[in-house]
Amino acid sequence: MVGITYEDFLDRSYEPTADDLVCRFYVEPAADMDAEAAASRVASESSNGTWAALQVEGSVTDLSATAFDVEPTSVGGDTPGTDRREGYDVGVAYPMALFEPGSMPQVLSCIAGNILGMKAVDRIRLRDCEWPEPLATSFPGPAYGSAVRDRVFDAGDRPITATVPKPKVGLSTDQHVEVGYQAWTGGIDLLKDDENLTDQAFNPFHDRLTESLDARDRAEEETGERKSYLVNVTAPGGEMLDRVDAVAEAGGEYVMVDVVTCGWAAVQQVRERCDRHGLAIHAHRAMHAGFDRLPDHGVSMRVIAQIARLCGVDQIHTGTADLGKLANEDTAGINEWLRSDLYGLADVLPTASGGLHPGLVPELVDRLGTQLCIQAGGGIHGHPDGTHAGAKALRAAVDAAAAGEDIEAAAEREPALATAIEKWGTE
Ligand code: CAP
Ligand code: MG
Repeated sequence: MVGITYEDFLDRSYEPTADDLVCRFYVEPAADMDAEAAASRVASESSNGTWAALQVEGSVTDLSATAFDVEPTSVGGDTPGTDRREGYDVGVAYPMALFEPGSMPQVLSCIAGNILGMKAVDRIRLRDCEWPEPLATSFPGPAYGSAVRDRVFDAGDRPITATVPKPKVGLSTDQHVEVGYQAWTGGIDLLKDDENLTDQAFNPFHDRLTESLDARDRAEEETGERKSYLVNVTAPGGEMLDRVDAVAEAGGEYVMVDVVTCGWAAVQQVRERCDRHGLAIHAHRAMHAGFDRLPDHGVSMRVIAQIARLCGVDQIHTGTADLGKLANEDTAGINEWLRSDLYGLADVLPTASGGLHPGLVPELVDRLGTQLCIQAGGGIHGHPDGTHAGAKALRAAVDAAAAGEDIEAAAEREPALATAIEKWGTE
């Protein structure tokens, strides 16, 4: 008989192998627990241990994780709404054999599962992962990644641009399509559905899809530029796959999926189905803040972005480097990870969105560079002269930033940009 106890999951002299998945956690032990005891419980519960010391008959494959690093650290206090908290940085190494290759739900049930609710810790956050090659390459990664820019558009080195009609929901199909047409002809590359617009009676999916793509064709003819549509296919199960097929049939290039609300198994299915048709995937991330907003608990956006890349999205929202309306976690660092080498898997094109307007573009490009999709909803449709002018203003701001030109100089040439700056300023 072999006894497996919590202590068996801690080894400070352990050196992770090249095939281990290494996870970095922020941990605050419960009041009655020291840091090492809490760390070993994290490794135990997320691999093959439980609260009781086990007596196991015969030999079992050793799939135990090892907590190998426990160092004091602190988080928070640097952004509004967060307190400075003291805890521990805990490194845990997981043997590759613990995982089912290519199954994101299974991986997450280990490393971001029960441990998030353990009484042994007051707070715990999965902050970062180092993915070993056999696990990373068991996933497809993006079909195109940032190469989608050149595949779909002829945008040179400038950021590509997107807009989401506002109000979010309520526009009829005709109204929605007209807003898209005005934005495309004003200079925007991508029309995007809002996350809570899918297939409602006031704007049914299939009508919106075909009519928007007709309008796209007209906008392409009028402008001589390539245009595309991020249509929201998010739906339960097989219906989502049917919508992917419909996009391909109608001549689309992209689908948009709300990746957290629909779940990673669904994203993996969509990736497979898109492959049949050569479609790219734009990932919206509504609900991510439920996991990543508080720096002392949950799962970081950095890890969510890693998961999305492995599952194979081509574009994902990663925030605005704090320039917009939403709280952001280290956008620049996440974008850098999305571009980093990962055993030959394609990169991901980040999308900056949420409260952006033309005047913020120079600072945004300064902080995040030009390998970007810049999305503005209110910052286009709220323009005093309407959507078309708002689109012209954003495009002029993006062209200027990409060319290293001053925004004020660009505003002298483009009155719509001057009006936008007058309304919203440049910060
Ligand atoms: C932006 C947006 C996006 C958010 C998502 C919205 O509209 O369409 O859903 O940007 O956040 O509804 O707020 P505005 P994130 O341009 O009008 O703000 O990109 O951080 O995931
Ligand atoms: Mg939205």
